[in-house]
Amino acid sequence: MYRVYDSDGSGNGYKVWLLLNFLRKPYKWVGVDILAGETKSPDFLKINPVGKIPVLEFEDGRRLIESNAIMTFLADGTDWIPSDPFQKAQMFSWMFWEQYSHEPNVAVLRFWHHYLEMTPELKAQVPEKEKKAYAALDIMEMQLSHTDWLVGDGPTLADIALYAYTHVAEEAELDMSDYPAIRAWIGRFAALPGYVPITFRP
Ligand SMILES: N[C@@H](CCC(=O)N[C@@H](CS)C(=O)NCC(=O)O)C(=O)O
Repeated sequence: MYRVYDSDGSGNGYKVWLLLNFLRKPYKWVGVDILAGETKSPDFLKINPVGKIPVLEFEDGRRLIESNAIMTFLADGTDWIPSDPFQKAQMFSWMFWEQYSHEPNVAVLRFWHHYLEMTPELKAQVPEKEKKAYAALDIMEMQLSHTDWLVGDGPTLADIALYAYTHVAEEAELDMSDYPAIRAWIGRFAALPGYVPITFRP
């Protein structure tokens, strides 16, 4: 059985075990406390020298890091990855974009507001982060006002990657009222068979 190293509330960790639930594959959830410094402990650095969750550990001891790479491995050969090479590349376009333009703004803002004590230093950085977070949400809104899913006619890994932090954007103190297409997509996504919420524990 896979072991998934994760931390309570992490969207990057959620991507991995949400997909495992969609695929109905068993796994063991292993909690790592980021705020207590466990991701930087000598024991955890042996598991992932980068010092971050999520990590997928195989029964034979191999390990994979990076949420979107882990999902790509787990979903190989399933409908979560389009078989058409162009659509598959479009899926990766969204997933690389998520890591560069969405997660560093939406997820980081959420971490500051929801998990950390807001210091004056962080507070000074909020307007710039918010500007970039809303710019990312605008891009998603533009796409989702034309199509039900980010790529093709059904959900792909791109939707999981972007659902993870978008559906909790309010916890980043982002106002989602002007994003009707995103909100409709969140509703469609949460109705998929096998869906479990970010608060779920197996
Ligand atoms: N690009 C990585 C990002 C992973 C990441 O930022 N993990 C955070 C939690 S969401 C973490 O482990 N932070 C702990 C730390 O930096 O010590 C991925 O998608 O897996």
